[in-house]
Amino acid sequence: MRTEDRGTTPASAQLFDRPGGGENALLVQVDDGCLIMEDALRELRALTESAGARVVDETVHKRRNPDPRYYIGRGKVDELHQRLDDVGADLVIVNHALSPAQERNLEQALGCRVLDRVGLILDIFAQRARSHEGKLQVELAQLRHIASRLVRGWSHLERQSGGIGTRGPGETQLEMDRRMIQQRIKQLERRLARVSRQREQGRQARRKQELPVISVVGYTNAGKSTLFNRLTADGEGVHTADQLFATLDTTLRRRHLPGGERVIFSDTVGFIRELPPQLVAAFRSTLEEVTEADLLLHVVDAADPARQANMQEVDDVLDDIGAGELPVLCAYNKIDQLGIPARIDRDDQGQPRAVWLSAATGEGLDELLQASEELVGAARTRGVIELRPEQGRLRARFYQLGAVCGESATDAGGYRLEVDLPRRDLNRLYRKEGLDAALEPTPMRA
Ligand SMILES: Nc1nc2c(ncn2[C@@H]2O[C@H](COP(=O)(O)OP(=O)(O)OP(=O)(O)O)[C@@H](O)[C@H]2O)c(=O)[nH]1
Ligand SMILES: [Mg+2]
Repeated sequence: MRTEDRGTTPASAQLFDRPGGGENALLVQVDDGCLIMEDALRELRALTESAGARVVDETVHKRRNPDPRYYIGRGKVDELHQRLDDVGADLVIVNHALSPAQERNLEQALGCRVLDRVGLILDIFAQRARSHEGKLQVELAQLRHIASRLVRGWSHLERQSGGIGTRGPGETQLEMDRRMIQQRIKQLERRLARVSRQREQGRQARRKQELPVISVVGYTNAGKSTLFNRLTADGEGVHTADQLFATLDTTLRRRHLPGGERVIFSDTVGFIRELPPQLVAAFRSTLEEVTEADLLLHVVDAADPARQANMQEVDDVLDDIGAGELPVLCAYNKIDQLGIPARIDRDDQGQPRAVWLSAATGEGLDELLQASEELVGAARTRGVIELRPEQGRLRARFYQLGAVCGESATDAGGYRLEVDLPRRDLNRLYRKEGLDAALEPTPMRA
């Protein structure tokens, strides 16, 4: 379906209307042998429903390599076309990242709106954004997504029709040419930079209070907000829901640990497989808060069959945003569904590594607080740390903290320090002074 060129559009652009979007979705999953299909489909269903659409049908298509023109095979396209009518679907959701051309070709061939995984996640974010910063971030991500799709020219989308993938700035912005989109992107980037500076001031104020920060991270729907509310029950609750990306904004709240120590817990946006890079970029300042934490509380839905894969995704995103080296305590959540008791898992050094709990029933909460206390509280840790000769400044820091109980020289001309200090202080040194994990204190011989 072609329309005539518009005045504001570069003459080179070939324009055509996108079909309107509906809410009755046919899901398409390609099986390239990398994912467990059942898990992938379950997540795609949850994403679709979280976006407010109804799943009317789903199909798995076995294919090693994507077709350059349609992503799925030509034969499958014809089959889908027929099926759309049969099941009454008016929207096709493909659980992969499509190139702009593939998305366009599919829409033309199928005569209905096609949304890929990135577009779907962006749509959910657009619906959820509440805070000023969140809205700016989502708009920026959407515009970047659109800009990449504008290369060969897309005309306006239907502004009247609602539906998945049609919310947010896309509808009207698409009428502008790329230059105007670029201008808007620049403007958003400037505003976000301003908001992020304010946020940085808040962070500095917190740092002055010297309260340890425990950042709750994890895959979306793992139960982060439920746990956060349990931990900080005095205040107003954070929204929790059985939907993906219920939380977009970061919330901070104080509480006491059993030893009397005050800490700040923070709840934030969840991660997901193939988190669109535009979103990671746009949410960088939100995500960066995580890198400032003293401890990451990695909440895992222990009852989810895709638990391992989800944990790996979270670790990858943490690496990506520069939080890969922070101390982590795993919170294996939803043990009520597994029917197993609460417990703390410890490593060879006796340090807590994981806690099994249920945020819903509250079981294991005491264990979690206990483990947090050991990791960020005043609990002391003892060991031997070896520093290289050029790390004299770090050696001085240990002395300033009154943490050194003995010192000798290493063969390499460096320092071997016997240290005894609160875990929290050691964590801070790791973070601020760039100590690497290899310097974990080794227990001293008695
Ligand atoms: N059975 C059970 N359900 C839980 C538990 N903790 C959380 N849930 C449920 O899991 C769903 C997701 O919980 P949230 O706390 O919103 O999860 P989240 O990790 O904050 O998710 P997003 O903010 O969407 O990324 C909700 O339906 C909760 O009721 C638990 O310990 N047991
Ligand atoms: Mg949440």
